[in-house]
Amino acid sequence: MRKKAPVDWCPSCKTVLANEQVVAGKCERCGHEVIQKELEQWFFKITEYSQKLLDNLANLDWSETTKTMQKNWIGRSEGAEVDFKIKNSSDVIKVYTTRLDTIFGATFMVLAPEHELASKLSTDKLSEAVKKYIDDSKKVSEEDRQKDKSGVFTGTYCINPFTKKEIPIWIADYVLMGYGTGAIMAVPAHDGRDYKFAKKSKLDIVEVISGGNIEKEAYLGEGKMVNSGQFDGLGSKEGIQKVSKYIEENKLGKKTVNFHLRDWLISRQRYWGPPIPMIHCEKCSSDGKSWFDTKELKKSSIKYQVSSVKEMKGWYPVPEKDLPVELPHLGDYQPKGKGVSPLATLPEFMSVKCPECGSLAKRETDVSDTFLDSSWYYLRYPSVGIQNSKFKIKNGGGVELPWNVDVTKKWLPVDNYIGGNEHAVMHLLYSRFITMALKDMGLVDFEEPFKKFRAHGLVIHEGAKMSKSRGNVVNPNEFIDSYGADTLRMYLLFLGPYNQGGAFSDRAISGVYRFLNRVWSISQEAKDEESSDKELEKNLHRLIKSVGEDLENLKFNTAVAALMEYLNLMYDKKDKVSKNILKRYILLLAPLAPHITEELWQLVNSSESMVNSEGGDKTKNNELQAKRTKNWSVHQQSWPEYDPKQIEEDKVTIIIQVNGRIRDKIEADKGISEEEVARLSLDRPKIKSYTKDRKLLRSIWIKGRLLNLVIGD
Ligand code: ANZ
Ligand code: ZN
Ligand code: ZN
Repeated sequence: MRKKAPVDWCPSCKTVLANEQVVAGKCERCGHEVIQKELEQWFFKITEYSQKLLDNLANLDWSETTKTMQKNWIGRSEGAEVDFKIKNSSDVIKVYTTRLDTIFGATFMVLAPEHELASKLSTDKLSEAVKKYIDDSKKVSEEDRQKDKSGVFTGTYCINPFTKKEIPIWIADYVLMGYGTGAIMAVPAHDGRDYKFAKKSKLDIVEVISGGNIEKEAYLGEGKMVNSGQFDGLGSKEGIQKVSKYIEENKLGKKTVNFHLRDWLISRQRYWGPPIPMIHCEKCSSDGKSWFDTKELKKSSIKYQVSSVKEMKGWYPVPEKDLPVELPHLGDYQPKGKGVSPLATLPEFMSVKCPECGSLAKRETDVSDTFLDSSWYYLRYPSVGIQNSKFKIKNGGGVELPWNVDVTKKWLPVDNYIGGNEHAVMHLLYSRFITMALKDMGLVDFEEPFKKFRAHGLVIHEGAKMSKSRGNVVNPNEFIDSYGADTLRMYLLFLGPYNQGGAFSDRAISGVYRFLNRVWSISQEAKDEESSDKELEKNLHRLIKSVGEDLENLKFNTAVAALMEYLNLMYDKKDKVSKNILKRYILLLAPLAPHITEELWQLVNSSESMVNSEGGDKTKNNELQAKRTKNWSVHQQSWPEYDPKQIEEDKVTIIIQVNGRIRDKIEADKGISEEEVARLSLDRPKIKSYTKDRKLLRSIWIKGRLLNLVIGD
């Protein structure tokens, strides 16, 4: 939708930005301070999905921190809208508040400078100052508006519907037009911003919630209502309910829910990006027509809201047969900072026929935010790969889409998605929204794109986050040249817990290199016959279990450590290592070191399949051949299974004490009884030396762990 709104503008990038791309008042791309501009732009109505974006989080297997960031960004707020009558006027001011329990303490009103009543209300005497204030505030960023509590009095009053007192109406830019109603009832005793403002402008401060010291500062907490007439004595929570009921019964307002999430501003005044496929026709505009009036739209199943019709007048989407609108070549593609894209310098790009009336019309020259592309790429990649010039793919029933429906059904939603947490309220939020919208349009059959998401940690190098801008990146090619890709890959996985990252050390990498070399050597010597070594077998089952679970939980570092430990065991029992053991070990190592394990897999299997397939029965040969080509790779094998029985600890070590002192240990079956342990221990020479000629009084038994023999003289 197109609408005029105060938007964030980066003077350095010379383009507007979305709310999410302004981080602490600065441009997310370049770090420059953003300023505020009032512009007409294209928006996507992500706010329609606020509740769903919030609700679905509960069922997503995502990193908790990422979910919390989204939750806070969406910012659901439950409150009420209340009407305040303006003195000597039929107009009312609607405010949004979450603290109805403080309404008796509302001693003044504040309108955002952009509020439609702001410029109307001021009395003649004051209007110059008000006008200046409104104009000046336009250039201040949202962030800065919160810092300095400046404002002007309009000269007009309204009535607090509860105290019936006249309270002054001010205009101040700490109230934002984009949230709630753009107007607040100020309760200086219980709101920090209102408190500062009241102190500065010498306005009344009346305590209505007990529990703080309002001489010193605003009391923000809950408490008992005071100075609140019939509501005195109620606690905050109950008070909010009661006041809310009173308001609805007396038609003074109603309960509402607000979200902090803003519509997604997708226009960019840059060259690089997909041109927004819209056309503006001056003639249709003056006839008051737009796409919303077309027969085609009325016939279609698309649900739409005619939201900002005024700004939509004369606008039509580029007809589908003309999509995509390709980015034309341009000599100078630097943004000029005039509030339009460099594409606006190309008359032949701009002039186009109106799809509705055929008159000469103008093509939109802004391009869309590249975050829009990344919010659905995962739909297209499995269908076509990353390099494909064909925009549309023919699907069953002649339906053309940018993706293949069958492939999409098979592969999506994404099972496991990994990325940086810096995308929590950008890419990860936008893609969820776009997927929900596509689902509602019937184009995909799921509404969440990523079932599982884990944020990875950062690789630290020379004491700082490894990044291009810091210039401390290592070139992976150097390490691949000297150690191979497997070593580098495994080293990175070994670096630290995946969600925490770790420090990259040029030296530590050789440890992993040595490990892989040792795997290589031992594989050359493996025996053909089955292993009968119990310890090797048992520990292998444990390894299968732990590596499997570790990979599932992205604990790659501990998986590598366990594989290293098992390799040591194999070296201890070198002559007992059989191919049967080794094959399973190679399978466990394969996801972590894909190249060397492929080679070793062929080696340990060579005597069976490759050699056996020579000569002999022809059909059998063909079968083997087929098997081999189908399932020849280590990466096509199933994960080895472990036997849960093998993993159980079946032997235990029992400590034997005599009169509370440890004297011996016994290896025994797990389920062994007290009597049996007593019998065995009394037979042992060590124990005998203490019990000889003495009387066993009693014994203390901790099952499976300890037997204390208490003996007398
Ligand atoms: C009276 C009041 C008394 C408030 C009090 C707070 C404490 P959240 O939770 O973020 O929704 N507010 C409402 N609209 C605003 C706007 N457009 N710009 C700036 N502030 C706005 O916050 C809701 C509270 O923020 C509202 O409740 C309102 O101040 C303020 F002791 O109303 B309150
Ligand atoms: Zn910038
Ligand atoms: Zn037209």
